[in-house]
Amino acid sequence: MLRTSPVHPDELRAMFSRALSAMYRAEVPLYGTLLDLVADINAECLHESPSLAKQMNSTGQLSGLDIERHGAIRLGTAQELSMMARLFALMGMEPVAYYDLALAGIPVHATAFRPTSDAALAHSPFRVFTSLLRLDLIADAALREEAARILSLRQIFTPRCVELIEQAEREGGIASDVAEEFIAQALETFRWHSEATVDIETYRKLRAAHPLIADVVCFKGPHINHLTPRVLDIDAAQSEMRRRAIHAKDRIEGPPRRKHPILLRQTSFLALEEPIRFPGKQPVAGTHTARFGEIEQRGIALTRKGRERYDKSLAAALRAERDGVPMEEALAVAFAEFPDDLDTLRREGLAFFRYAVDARAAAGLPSPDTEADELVERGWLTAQPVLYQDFLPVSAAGIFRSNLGKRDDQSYAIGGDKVAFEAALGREVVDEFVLYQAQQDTSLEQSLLQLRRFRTASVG
Ligand code: OOG
Ligand code: NI
Repeated sequence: MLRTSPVHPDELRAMFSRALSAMYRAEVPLYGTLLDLVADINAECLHESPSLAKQMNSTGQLSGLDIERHGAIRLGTAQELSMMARLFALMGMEPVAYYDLALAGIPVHATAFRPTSDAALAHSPFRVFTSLLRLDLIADAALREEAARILSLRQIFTPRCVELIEQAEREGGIASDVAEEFIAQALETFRWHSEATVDIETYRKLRAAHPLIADVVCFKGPHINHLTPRVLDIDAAQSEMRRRAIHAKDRIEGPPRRKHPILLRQTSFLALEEPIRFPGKQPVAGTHTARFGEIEQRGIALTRKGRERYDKSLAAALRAERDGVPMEEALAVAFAEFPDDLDTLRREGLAFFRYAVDARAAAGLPSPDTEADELVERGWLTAQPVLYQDFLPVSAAGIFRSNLGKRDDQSYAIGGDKVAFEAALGREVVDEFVLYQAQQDTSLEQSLLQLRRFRTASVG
C-alpha cells in the first residue's frame, strides 16, 4: 500500500522531461540557443497560419508543443536495458518499434520509449530513442571480451533509484512523497561525466573499432546525447542555425519539403568536442565527441503501404545522389509521384487518419450502409491526419554518422536481431503500425456509432 497517493505516470514523465531539459541546458548552452530559435519559429508559424494552430489544437498537439522533446541514450548491456524499461514504464513509456542500425554500419539496435495513448501524448510528448550496443558485432574477440568486462563493472543506476523502482512496482506507482527524489535519482543516469572509466589506450582501441563502442563502453553512464525540440518549419530552422553561425549538418534528413509533411525531417548541429580526463598511472587530458543538438519536424504517420513507398523513393534518391545528382534534386524527382494531398493519401491507404463526426452531420442523415469514403466526401465525417510519433532508421543512421566523423557506411553482414533485443528488454516491443491502425479504426467505429445514434434519434 502506498503511504501517499501515487503520482500519475503522465505527470512523472512531464516532471522528468522538464528536469532533463534543465540539466541538459545547463550542460550544453548551445541547446538553450536551439530551444529559443525553435520557439521563435513556432510562434511565427502559428501566427501566420491560424488553420495550422486550429488543427494542432483540435488534435491535442498545441498545448505540449513548447515542451515536446525526444532524447537519446546508448546502453551497454541487457541488464541496463531491462532496468531502463522498468524505469520508463513508471513514467508511462513503452518500447515502441525495433530499429536495426547494423544495416547502416552502426553496431547497435534500438527502440523508442514513448507514451502511446492520445491522452498521454497530449499531456507530455516525451520520447527516448534507446539503443543497445551489439557486442556480437565487434570482430576482434579480445576486444569484445574487454568491452564486456568493462561494462560488467559499472552500475548506471544509483542504488536508491533501483530501490525506488522496486518499491514502486510493489506498491503500484511512485508515491507523491518520493516523486521529487525519484526524478533526481533517475536523472543521475543521464548525466555527463567528464572523467572516463578507462585509460586513454583502452579508449583509443575501442574507438578504433567504432567510435560508438568507445562512447558506450568508456563512461560511467549513458549520458543523454541530445534532446530534440519539435519545430513547425525545419527549413526555417536550418537557415536560422546557419544565420546564427551554428555548425549545422549539411542537409535535412528524411523526406523532402512538402505541402503536407510526412513522417519526420531532422537536422542537427554537429557534436561538440569536449574535454575528458582519462585515469591511469598518469592521468591524461583528452577529448570525446558525443553530444549534439537536433531539431525535428513531424508529419503524417504512413501506413505500411505508404512506408514502403517512402522507403523506395528515399532509396532511389540516395542512389541518384551516389551517381552525382545533388540530393535536393534527387529527392524532388524521387518523391514527385508521392501524393501530396490529404484526400489521395487517405483514399489510397498511404497514411493514417482520425475520423470524427462533423458537427453539421445531424442534418440529412446518410443511409446506414454508406461507405466511410463517401461519408467523408459528403461531409458527414472529417478525417484529420495522425501525427508520426516514431523514428526513421535511415535518418537515425545519418545523424549517428554525421557525429562520428567521416566513416564508410558499409553495413554489417549480419542483420538485425530483434529476438535478442527483446530478450534483453524483457518484453516484446510494441508494433507502431498496430498502434496507428487501432487509433484510426477506433475513431471510425466511434464515429459510425455516433451517426447511427443520430439516425435512431431522428427516426424515433
Ligand atoms: C540516436 C540517434 C537517433 C533520431 O532522432 O533519429 C535519434 C543516437 O545518436 O544515439 O535520436
Ligand atoms: Ni534524435
